[in-house]
Amino acid sequence: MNARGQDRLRIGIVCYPTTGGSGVVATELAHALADRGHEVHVVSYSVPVRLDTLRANLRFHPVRVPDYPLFEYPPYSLALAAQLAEVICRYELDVLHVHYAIPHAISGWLARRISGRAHMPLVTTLHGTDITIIGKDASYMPVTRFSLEQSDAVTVVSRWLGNRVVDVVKCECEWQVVYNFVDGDRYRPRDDSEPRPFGGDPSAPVIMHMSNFRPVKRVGDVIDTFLRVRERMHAQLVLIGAGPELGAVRRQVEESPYAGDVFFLGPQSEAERLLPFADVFLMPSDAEAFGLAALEAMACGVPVIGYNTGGLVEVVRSGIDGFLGPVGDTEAMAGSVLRLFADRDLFRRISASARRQAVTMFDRDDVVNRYEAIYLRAIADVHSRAGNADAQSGSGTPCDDLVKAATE
Ligand code: GMT
Repeated sequence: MNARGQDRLRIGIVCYPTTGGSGVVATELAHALADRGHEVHVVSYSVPVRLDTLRANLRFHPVRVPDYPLFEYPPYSLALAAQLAEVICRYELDVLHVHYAIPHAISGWLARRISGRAHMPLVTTLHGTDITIIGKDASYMPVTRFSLEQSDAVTVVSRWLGNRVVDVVKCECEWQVVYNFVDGDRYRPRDDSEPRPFGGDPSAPVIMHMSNFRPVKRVGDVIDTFLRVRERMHAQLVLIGAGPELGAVRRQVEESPYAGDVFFLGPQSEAERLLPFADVFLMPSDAEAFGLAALEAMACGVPVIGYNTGGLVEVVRSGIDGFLGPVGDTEAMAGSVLRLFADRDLFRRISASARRQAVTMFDRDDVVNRYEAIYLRAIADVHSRAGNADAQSGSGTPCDDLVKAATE
């Protein structure tokens, strides 16, 4: 229950709008919370890829970053804080939930200070690279540590990531694991009557990969694995997404004799229409905090093959939902693909348990219940710390001024 004694919460959600996993999770969460009747306000620099804005209780608020010749780097963090402070005040948010620490957590903290609503809880969800790659850079670490310590709840998408928070950021904050989720009604095994949405020989099995083509994804290992398989049998490779490694990957494909069997589809917003057409999904990342694309593939009944590292081992049970081997061992990955393609019983078993694991362990409603409980706990905690009268002060001078300034 919120400070107004209502069960329906007013929730602010901050995320990146791109096709990356953190934005997808935040957007799906926003939809699910709105389905439950909460009033949800999504704040980002553009409309998130999967956000349906045509709903009364789900609003999008763009962050406008003013440019000025002095700024070599326009200060997005400040523009976000200002926009958030206005949303906090205007809609009297009960809770602010930021996805991806940098810079969202510190902007959320700043917005709370600016708005004067010191008792509105700040919930931060860490997604991976905000801790493991960019977060460990000395330029960001003190800010990240501070903003996590100032959050009323910190959630991580895997136990592995939680342990990294302690090791890397040395943060004295408690974290709790809330795994990512998948909508098993949308992500489901293919209906064999449907034609493949990409070309190619429909009799050849399909190896698929989907990512942002950053170095951590090791897309070169996907190509290497495919070529090892292709030397031994007819197969096709479908690549979804784009990013810094795309040029190198294209060259690797073009220099091989099998370029005609590789399909580059680019970024796609409806992954659920493509993943069911995979026979195996490759995720050979160096370290994935969770591996949302792997979970989405599993929900479609697609076995996942990757490396025994990071949070992926909490999603994919090796030998049950797919196969995980040592980092860099593309021959082992190719061996697992060939085994699955050769043994239909093994394939059916793994495919069925991948689907089961995805829709039972990572069920959308269970995860949304967890987030709701975290919001309510954080609201109750701040209220009991502050005393109810104080905590209810939704408006006050900073808020009045902010809303007035924004409407002028
Ligand atoms: O993989 C990325 O670089 C994107 C990043 C993001 O913020 O979208 O993905 C991270 O968050 C996803 C959603 O929680 C996780 O499924 C990914 O495992 C995680 N990526 C890494 O840890 C590399």
